[in-house]
Amino acid sequence: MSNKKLTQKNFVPLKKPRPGAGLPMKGRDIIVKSLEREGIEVIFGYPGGTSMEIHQALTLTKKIRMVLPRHEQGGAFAAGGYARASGKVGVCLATSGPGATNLLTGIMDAKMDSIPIIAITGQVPTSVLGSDAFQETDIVGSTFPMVKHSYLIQDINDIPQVIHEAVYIAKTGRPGPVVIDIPKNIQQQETVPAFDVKFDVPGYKPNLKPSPFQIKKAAHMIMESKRPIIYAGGGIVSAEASEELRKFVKKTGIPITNTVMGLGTYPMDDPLSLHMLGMHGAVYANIAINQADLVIALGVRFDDRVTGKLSEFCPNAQFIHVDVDASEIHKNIAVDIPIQGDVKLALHKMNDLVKPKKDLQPWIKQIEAWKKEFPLQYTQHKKHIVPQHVICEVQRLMNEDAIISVGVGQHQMWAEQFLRFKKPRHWLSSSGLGAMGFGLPAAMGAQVAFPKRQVINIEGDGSFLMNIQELQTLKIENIPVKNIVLNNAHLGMVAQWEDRFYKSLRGHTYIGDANFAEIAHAFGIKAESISDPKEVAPALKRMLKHKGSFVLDVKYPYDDRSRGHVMPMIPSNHTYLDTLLDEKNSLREYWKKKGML
Ligand SMILES: Cc1ncc(C[n+]2csc(CCOP(=O)(O)OP(=O)(O)O)c2C)c(N)n1
Repeated sequence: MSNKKLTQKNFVPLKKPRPGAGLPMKGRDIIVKSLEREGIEVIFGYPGGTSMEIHQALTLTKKIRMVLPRHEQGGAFAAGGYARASGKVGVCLATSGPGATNLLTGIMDAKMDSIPIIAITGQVPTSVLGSDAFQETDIVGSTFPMVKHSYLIQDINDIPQVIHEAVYIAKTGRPGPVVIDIPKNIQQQETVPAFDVKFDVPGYKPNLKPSPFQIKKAAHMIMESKRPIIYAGGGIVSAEASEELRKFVKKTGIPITNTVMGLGTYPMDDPLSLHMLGMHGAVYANIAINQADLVIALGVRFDDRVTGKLSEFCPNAQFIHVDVDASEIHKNIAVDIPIQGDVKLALHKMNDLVKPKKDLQPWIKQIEAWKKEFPLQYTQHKKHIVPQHVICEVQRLMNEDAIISVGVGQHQMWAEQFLRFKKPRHWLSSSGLGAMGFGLPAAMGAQVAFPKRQVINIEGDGSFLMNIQELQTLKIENIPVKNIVLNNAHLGMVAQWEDRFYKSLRGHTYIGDANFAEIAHAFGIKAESISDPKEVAPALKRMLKHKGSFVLDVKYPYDDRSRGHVMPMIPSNHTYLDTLLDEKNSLREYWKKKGML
């Protein structure tokens, strides 16, 4: 609260003043108070000219932890990681111009994966808005296609209402990012604030209730099907519907495959789990969904990495699609039973209607045979470290409640293939946007949400380099994230595509060998470099035992043959029959040789 004498110039009277409403406050303090009232506990913010007022106000609150990332992109990803792990709204803060533009990748990541974050940006004073003032960027305009909603506050009295609306909009319906842009003079003005605000936006009333009629039809279709499969995604996580999903699988006995966003919504060690489907998914998951007669799609969006060639996806199946976002239904696939509404409510209702399916035995037996025939596997090597082995060892040694974060590339796909999640919100991956640089800051955000749990970031060297400055944040803020850098001196995933589709011509995919342990030491972080396969388990154990943050630099050679590639692989816009199984064989050729096609 300001002691400064109010002047005519900077005092803005409340729109509807109430006698005895309270003392005048500065805009910056109203922002912080409003965030406190919404239950915001942490902000990842980087200061600058047009946001330093808010930082000044933040130094006075004990209710909100301020974490200073070393790059605004790190702050935006950290807010996303916090939100993904905790289910709460993540908040990041940046100054106008370059600070704000540095947030964009994190905002888009939240949009693509439906993550509730609020990005607050300082803006140039309203008197110079639109004049190309120093560090002016139209951030509302720039983020227009990336957000669920956005605000440019032009009246100090709107602050509590806008912050209340932003939090509500970010986390309800289909979650997503909201931007609030606040000019500096609004932060400096004073008014007597009115905090008692109500959500009243006539244009935003997400319908959560699924149609009972559609649910009935769906239950009937499920009971009639002979080869059903559940295809469950991030919508299950957002709706906190994992328990209902488990009940549904248990009651019906229908097998389930997950998208990358849905990993952990159903225990992956259960025999009915077919693990992940899609481009680098399990062969058995892709065969099963494509040979199913009914696909029960729950909180998914028929992404191209899942469907491959759309026109040939699941040629003999009927579709039930449950999604809270009406615009997702019939977007990529025309479905037979659309159910718009909350997937938790829908599953709850379906669980009352469905019965154990006694006719599934032949289908389950067939799936078990595919599981045996096409297991996810890798080849060990005596002399050098194999990255999949590192991931399996992490799985073996980590705590049950550990949270895993990843970058983007081969290491991400191997983590998806070989980790076995049992619960949701244990897995952080930039899935829709596929943004390198996500792993470390997202892990940082998750660790801030859960300071006592193990948070392990598995990144490729290219991905780790993209937000490596956040090592300093880990050190200074005592955030004990454990980092494993799968260091092959290459942009491995792009090199894999070069090997497969461009005759191994390297188009700037060799990035050189760096010693990440030495870099970590320079930040004051404990670290080791290993390259001997015998060192994997002992080094992981030392890392996990260490109380603070840690960097384990795992050096291994990039291998341009199948065994160094993420396999299986369905080339883009192809079908499951085109799955590359190894150097020479596709599934189509393999089945042809066996006389099955
Ligand atoms: C910001 C960004 N730039 C470029 C890409 C394209 N891309 C996808 S994977 C990849 C290579 C990743 O290399 P690395 O992090 O070392 O992991 P690896 O594949 O070797 O496991 C690149 C460049 C991307 N996904 N994100």
